[in-house]
Amino acid sequence: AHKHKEVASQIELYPVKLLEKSQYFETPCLSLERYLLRPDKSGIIAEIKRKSPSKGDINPYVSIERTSIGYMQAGASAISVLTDKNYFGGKTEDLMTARKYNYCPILRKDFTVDEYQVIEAKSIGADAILLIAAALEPARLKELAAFARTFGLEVLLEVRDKEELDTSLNEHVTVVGVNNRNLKDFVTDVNQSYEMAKHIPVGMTKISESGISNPQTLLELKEAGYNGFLIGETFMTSSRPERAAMEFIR
Ligand code: IGP
Repeated sequence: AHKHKEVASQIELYPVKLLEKSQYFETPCLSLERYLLRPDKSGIIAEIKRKSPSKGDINPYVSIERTSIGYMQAGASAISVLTDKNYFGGKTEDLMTARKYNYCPILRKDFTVDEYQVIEAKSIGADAILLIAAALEPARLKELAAFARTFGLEVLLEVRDKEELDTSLNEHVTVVGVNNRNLKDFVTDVNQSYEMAKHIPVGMTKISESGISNPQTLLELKEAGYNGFLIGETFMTSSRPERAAMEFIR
């Protein structure tokens, strides 16, 4: 209910009619999937998050401009931005800033639960959105995925286990992320990705999310068949996240 209030207040501020005037509706989305598969890139989706429900403040005053440019220079394949204010201390302007300075795909990593957020994502220049199996009924998830595709937005489907994967996968999804973080207790365990690797259908682009803290783990995940690696805290806990990314990737 709280979440809906927040969205409703945004509608008052920016009616859909206004959002639709954004220049980005004239611009095609970049394919997250295609960038992840580029051999000259690391496969890393480098995340910008100021705070999180599990950690509290991580890097509240981070420079989005410097960090996003630095991530790209370090060899990230894409950037992930949290624009949610309540849980992650972000704002839509954060993604707009990253968009302004970078040509790579940008994932808006908010918990997407309604159409307004999808339109908003496109209006601020995102290329992909996140749909979390644990947060949406499969039929509703499919509806939102189809809606996102009408704007050319790619959908990252986030799952924890085989059951979520089997019930939530649909034809609008080409990228599947396994979250190593248990959203109930926030504990991360990369073994979740190793276990899930065999269940994700061949041909899907596979991402391992959360708790990746060293390059060795990334290599092992790659060997297990993962194409993408979503890394937040390992970079963001540094006062200069882009430098942490450079050291990680080189
Ligand atoms: C990044 P980490 O442990 O590297 O900071 O995790 C990312 O996976 C995490 O932020 C995340 C997330 C989410 C954030 C995973 N799923 C859903 C918001 C919403």
